Amino acid sequence: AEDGYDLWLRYRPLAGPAQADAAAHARVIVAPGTSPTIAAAVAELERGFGGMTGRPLLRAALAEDGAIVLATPAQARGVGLGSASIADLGREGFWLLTTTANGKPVIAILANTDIGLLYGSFRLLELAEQGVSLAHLDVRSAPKLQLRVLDHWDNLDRSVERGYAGQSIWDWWTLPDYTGPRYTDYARANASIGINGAVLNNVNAVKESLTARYIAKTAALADVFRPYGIKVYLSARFSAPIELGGLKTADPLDPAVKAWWAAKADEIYRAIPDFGGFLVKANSEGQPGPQDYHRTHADGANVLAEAVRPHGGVVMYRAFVYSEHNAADRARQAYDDFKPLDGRFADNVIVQVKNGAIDFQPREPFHPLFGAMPKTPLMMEFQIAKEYLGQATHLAYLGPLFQETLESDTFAHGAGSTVARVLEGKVDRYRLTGMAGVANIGVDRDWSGSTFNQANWFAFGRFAWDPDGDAKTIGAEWAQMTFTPDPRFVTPVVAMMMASREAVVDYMTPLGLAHQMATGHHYGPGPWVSELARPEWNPTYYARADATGIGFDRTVSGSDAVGQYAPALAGRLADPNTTPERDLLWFHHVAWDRRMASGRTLWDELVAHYDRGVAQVDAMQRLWDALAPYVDAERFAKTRTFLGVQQREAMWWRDASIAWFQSRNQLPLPAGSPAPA
Ligand code: GCW
Repeated sequence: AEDGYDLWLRYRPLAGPAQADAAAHARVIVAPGTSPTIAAAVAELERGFGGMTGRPLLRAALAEDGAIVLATPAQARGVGLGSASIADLGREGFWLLTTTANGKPVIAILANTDIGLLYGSFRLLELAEQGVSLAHLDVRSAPKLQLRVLDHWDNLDRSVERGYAGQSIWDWWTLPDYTGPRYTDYARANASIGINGAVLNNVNAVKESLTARYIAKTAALADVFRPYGIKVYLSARFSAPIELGGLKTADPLDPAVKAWWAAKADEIYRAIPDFGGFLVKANSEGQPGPQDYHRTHADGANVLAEAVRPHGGVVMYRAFVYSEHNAADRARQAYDDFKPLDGRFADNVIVQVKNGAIDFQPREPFHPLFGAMPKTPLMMEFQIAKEYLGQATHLAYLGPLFQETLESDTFAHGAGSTVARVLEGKVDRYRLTGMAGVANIGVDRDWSGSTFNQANWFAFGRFAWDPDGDAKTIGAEWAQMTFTPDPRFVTPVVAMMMASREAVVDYMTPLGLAHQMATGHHYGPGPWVSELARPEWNPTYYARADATGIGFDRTVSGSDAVGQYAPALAGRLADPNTTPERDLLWFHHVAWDRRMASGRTLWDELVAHYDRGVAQVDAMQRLWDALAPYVDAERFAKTRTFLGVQQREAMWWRDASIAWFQSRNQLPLPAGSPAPA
């Protein structure tokens, strides 16, 4: 049965002509390398082409007709390939080329390292799965970011913070002894999309992760992942020197604290020589941190950075900080705390910034720190897990969200200073680059809680490889591999995916609204909630709806968070008339009767968006029903059921939100709205 376990690496038999094409080009494997990484690449090619063509692949020492040849430049001549110039592909890039070797037609996979050859092997398999002919390949590809990392918010008891796909896949009880096939399958899936790091434990970290017992368990996972080019990282609890080390303080400038971290790093690297480093959440949501000792975040990051530097490790230090002391506008705090520290971080620190200044909402303007830290490398943190977008059940393809953020122009050094270019280190020269995604993975058979949530894991990998990527192309590749390359399926399903995230924005938080979710679990509407102790946890804090208007004034008359953007952009965002309507209520408190571009009043426009969101989900249901002939029964039925849940809940969101805002403004529903009066 199709339970989704195989993700996009299904390798089912190809349709007639595609199968003949693949069979002709994938008869034999020639791979002079002998590393575990080459073994993994060969095993994958055997499994993949074996499945797709129905014929086992043979091994050969020399190129022959229909060979797939895996070679580094040093190996190329020996297997009959000419010399290849691929220095520009770096350590992880690859070149797929249909060519000849020893006069025989072959597909060459060329790369400077074995990891590059593995990535190239996966890409070749993906092209075949997508139904692309292998007759004229010429694909050169290299990642634009160095650190392409999944952040697991997995606790040691196997619960997953904001996880909606079952328990953690890390079975800490049976580690380090038992490392079952699921860990390898996890590594295969990640390597197939170029992910090269995994932070195993929750950023809300506990001290136990750094004990000898857990270091041994982490080392066992690192051993499984290593052939696939994946490094392990750990979230570090800032107060561990006290809790594990028995010290009186965790003050980052205290010599005993420095020595403790250095010794801890040495201990970890003895077990895991290629350990990636630490991820740190400090002084945020009650976590300990350097500010407890009146030190800065730079001091906090640097003590850990010093500890891992001799081993080549890095520290990913999160800028997701907010506290009750800065409640006037939570959106301001990261910038206020970090901007003055630019240039004060050690050279192996990279600051990890969420895509927006609040928290993984269905839509947020890009975080004002991007472009504002010329001397400090910044990496992106996206959330794949959809904490605020309907979690496992609602279908929301995040490709458009990722792309929208990445192509946003920071205007840091004039027009064209996009967030993607900031991350790539092209706006300011960054020595470290990266992107992290909060994983949506658990022990569910389909890994991600729903088939379509798998697309978000896939899209994250693709965007981490190339932040200038295209969500629609990526969505199509995923759909082709996950279901079928048949365009009668792919074209409509990609259209559905591309519209799905905007539908969520429309029925949850249109026109720049944010954080209207019910408190705690963040599932379902709660715009009326106002009684929580910390003001910035209340939905009413964000929408600020009253009798006259709605929205959060972030201009000079309000919190002036607008002033955190580059002047060219800030000038536009300061004026509601030049602010994109999709972000209007994020930046401005405006009157209910304000005229919108459509000619409608703001209130009527708001209601129209809620209605549009519901209508879009209706359309998704109809579209999916028509695709039954192309999908296996099990995955079809699960998606269909979930769309039913989403349809019901989109109406719940619309009706609850409209009713609440009506209780503020006393306005009637616009004529023709299908929402219940
Ligand atoms: O969005 C909030 C989540 C918390 C999470 C926090 C963070 C790990 O609701 O569950 O804690 O963000 O990113 O640190």
